[in-house]
Amino acid sequence: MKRRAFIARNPAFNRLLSSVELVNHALIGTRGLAQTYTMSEISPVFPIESLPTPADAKYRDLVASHFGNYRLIVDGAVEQPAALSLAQLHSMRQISEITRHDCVDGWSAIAKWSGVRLADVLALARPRRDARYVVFYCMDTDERGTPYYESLDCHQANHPQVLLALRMNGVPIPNDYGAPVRLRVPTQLGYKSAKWIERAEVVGSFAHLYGGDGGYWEDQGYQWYAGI
Ligand SMILES: Nc1nc2c(c(=O)[nH]1)N[C@H]1C(S)=C(S)[C@@H](COP(=O)(O)O)O[C@H]1N2
Ligand SMILES: [Mo]
Repeated sequence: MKRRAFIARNPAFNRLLSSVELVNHALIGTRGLAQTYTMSEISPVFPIESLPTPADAKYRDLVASHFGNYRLIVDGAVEQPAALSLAQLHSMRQISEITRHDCVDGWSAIAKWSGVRLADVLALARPRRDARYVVFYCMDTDERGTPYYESLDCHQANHPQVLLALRMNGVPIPNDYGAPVRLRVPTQLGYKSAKWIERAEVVGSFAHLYGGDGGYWEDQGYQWYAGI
C-alpha cells in the first residue's frame, strides 16, 4: 500500500497514466462493455486485497442480524430519497455477470456477480437536474480512521454492467468480500468496486468531501477515471 502511494505521487508516472487514460476515455469511454467470461473461467481463488473487513459494533450488529437491519441509503440531489432493505434490493430485477476485476497492483480475478443495476436504483430515487456524481460511502476505515469511499459520474453510474452486487459466485457476498452490498464496476480498475457500501449520495460536486479527489485512492494520487 505504501509503495502504491509512492508510485502514484511520481509525476512522470502520473503524466503517463493521464495520457493513457485520456486516450482510453476518448476511444472507449464508458459506453463500451467490459468482457464477460464463462463459468469455467471463474477464478478458484479471489484475493482479498482491501482494507480490513469492518469489525466495529455497527458491522457486528449487521452481521448478527443477517443484515436484516441493513439499509442502503440513497440520498442527496434526488427527488425521492430511499433507505432500501436487502429484501427490497432482492425484489428488484437481478442481473448476473461474470467479469474480471483488475487491481491496479497487477492481479486480476474473475467472479460471477449478481445484484441490481445501479441505474435501476438511481431511477427509483430520481436524480435532480443538478446531479453529476454518485458518491459511495463504505463501512471500513484505514488505520488512521479514514473511511473508504468512491464516486462515479452519472454517466458511468448508469452503465449497464455497473451493479450493486448482492451475490458472488452464487452465494450472498461473503463478509470479507464486501457484504452485504458491493459496487461492481468492471469497466474500471478495482479500486472503483467499493465494498461494504452503506450510502450512495447523489451530488453536484465531490470537491468538499475528504481529500476532494472523489475516492480513497484518488485522494492519494490515483486517477479518478480508472478506465481499463
Ligand atoms: N470499502 C472498500 N472497498 C474497496 C477497497 C477497500 O479497501 N475498501 N479496496 C479496493 C481495491 S484497491 C481492490 S483491488 C478491491 C479488492 O477487493 P477484494 O478484496 O474483494 O479482492 O476492492 C476495492 N474496494
Ligand atoms: Mo486494488
